Amino acid sequence: MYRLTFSIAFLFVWTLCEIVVIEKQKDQIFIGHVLFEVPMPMWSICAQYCSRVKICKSINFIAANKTCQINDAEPGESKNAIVESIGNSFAAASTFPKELAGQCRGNDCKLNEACMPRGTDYYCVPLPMMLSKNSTQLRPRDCSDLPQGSCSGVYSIYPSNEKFDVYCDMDTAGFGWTVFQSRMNGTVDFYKGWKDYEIGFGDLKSEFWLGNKFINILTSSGTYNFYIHLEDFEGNSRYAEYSEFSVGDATTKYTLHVTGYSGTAGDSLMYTTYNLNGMMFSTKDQDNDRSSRDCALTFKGAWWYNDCHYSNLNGKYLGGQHSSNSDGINWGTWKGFRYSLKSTKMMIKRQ
Ligand SMILES: [Ca+2]
Repeated sequence: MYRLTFSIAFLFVWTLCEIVVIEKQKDQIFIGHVLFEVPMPMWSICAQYCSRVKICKSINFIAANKTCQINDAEPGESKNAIVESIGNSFAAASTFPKELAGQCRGNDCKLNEACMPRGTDYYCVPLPMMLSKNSTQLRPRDCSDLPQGSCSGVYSIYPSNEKFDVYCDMDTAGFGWTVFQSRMNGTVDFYKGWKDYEIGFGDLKSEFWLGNKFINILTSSGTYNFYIHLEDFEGNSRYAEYSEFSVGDATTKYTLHVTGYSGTAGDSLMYTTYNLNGMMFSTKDQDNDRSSRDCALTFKGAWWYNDCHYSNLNGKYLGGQHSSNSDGINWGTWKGFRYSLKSTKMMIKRQ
């Protein structure tokens, strides 16, 4: 039996010039969750460092070689992962007072960064770890948190404790874009109902809609830029970029917030009376638009229809020129309403 002793230690926090109390468990360490180690002169400095690193959930301090171990978990139910280790100590980040972080309290450094106080402000520096070995244990909030140099592909992300897979695009418009819509060949049917658009459908490696639920989770965890990439069948491409983008939760019917257009395709999201900003999402089985018509039914899509649209990127895959009106993958300000685009990509990146 090992002793379950607690000791109260006093730590002088220089940045705030006040004394805070933090707890540690003596002669014990928590095993199996060490993300990385850094040399530190004493355990209280290790605790303070942990309070400035978002992924740090607990620490071990190895006294003999003055090493601070950063863990990505707390013991929780797995008390058997706490083992006796004479002379060393363990502390859970959840027990640290918020003042411990100093100026870094509430900072927005990325998961793979540490916050460093500077004067009355702070700055973010990359964590001192070998990415090849430890990066798989990191929990990126979105594609922009992945290590620089990561390739385009499917990755697991962890915004606000939920884990799901997304496609990360590192090629179309620079590093770090999380894709939530992709059309490229018409193999996936996009004329679907509310539930499908809520939870997503398709294949992340080809054509898909990520899901309104997940777009909401992502865009409520930060401020996002929005990039729409469009291609026609003649080899031309255009883009529309928006400085802010978010989608509300289910109670708002996934209301769109978008602003700040720039680009080469023209602004077909906020086009005069067809402005989609502030509109609720509509599908063929749920009419939330501002039209006496049922826009999703009329134009064979699912979108933040107003009365009704100047863009219809979830419309039918009609493969170029079409005789029907406004029911293809249309972007009015570039190709009008009788040309269905070859490929589209809608993606977001944390500011
Ligand atoms: Ca209607």
